[in-house]
Amino acid sequence: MGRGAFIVFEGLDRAGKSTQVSMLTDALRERGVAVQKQSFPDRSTAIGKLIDDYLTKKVEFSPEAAHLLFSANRWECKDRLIKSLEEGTTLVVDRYAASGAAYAAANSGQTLEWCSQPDRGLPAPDLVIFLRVGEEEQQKRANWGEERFERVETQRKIGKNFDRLADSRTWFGVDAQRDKAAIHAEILERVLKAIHECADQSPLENQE
Ligand code: Z5A
Ligand code: MG
Repeated sequence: MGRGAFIVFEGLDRAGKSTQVSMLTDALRERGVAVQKQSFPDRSTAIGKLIDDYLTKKVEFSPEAAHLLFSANRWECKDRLIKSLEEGTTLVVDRYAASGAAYAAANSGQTLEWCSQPDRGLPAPDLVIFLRVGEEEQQKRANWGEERFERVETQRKIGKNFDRLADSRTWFGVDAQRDKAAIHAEILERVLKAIHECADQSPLENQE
């Protein structure tokens, strides 16, 4: 048996990532694929609890310190993620290093290059599903505006950063303004292909 595929969902706030992560995980499980769901930030760890307090504005950190916490939160999960992949489990991950760099660069004024550095050396995704959503649609969706970065200007900067981070080899853009089932069907087809390819060959790469 080959390794599992490392699938990451990225996109702006309210793009529908968590919805699609759940739909995909359920569909893969129904097909008998060994699969695990993981979210970043992982708010269940000690570092994750600090991040949760930061996002809900209970504590303040400088943007750079917050960014290093988000990255540390991925590093503390690294061994567990690699172990699962090597055992043949596919990981469906809700936000990862690209969110880290895109949000931190928009929020801190540091370059995208500076903000990408802390995640270098982590396992790299085999496939990044990027959910595209427009401003109007974002704001129509539930609970908009409650967390720290949910302002139109900030979201525009983050969107530009995602465009700069997207690499044509591993990123798959999806129009996320359609109904949930249509989006899911397109993603499932692409992910099944990625799982097949990973089981066949390709060693896990490191984040650059
Ligand atoms: N952050 C960071 O700064 N650095 C990092 O390294 C990382 C994250 C990893 C919390 O992330 C914050 O952390 C986030 C980035 C920053 N910024 N803020 N603020 P999070 O991932 O925990 O955020 P969240 O609370 O899960 O929200 P989200 O990701 O923005 O939402 P989503 O997962 O993309 O959307 P959803 O929860 O699936 O859907 C939102 C609503 O829309 C919900 O009511 C759905 O039923 C509805 N929905 C979903 N799909 C559709 C469609 N197709 N049509 C209509 N309605 C839909
Ligand atoms: Mg979410």
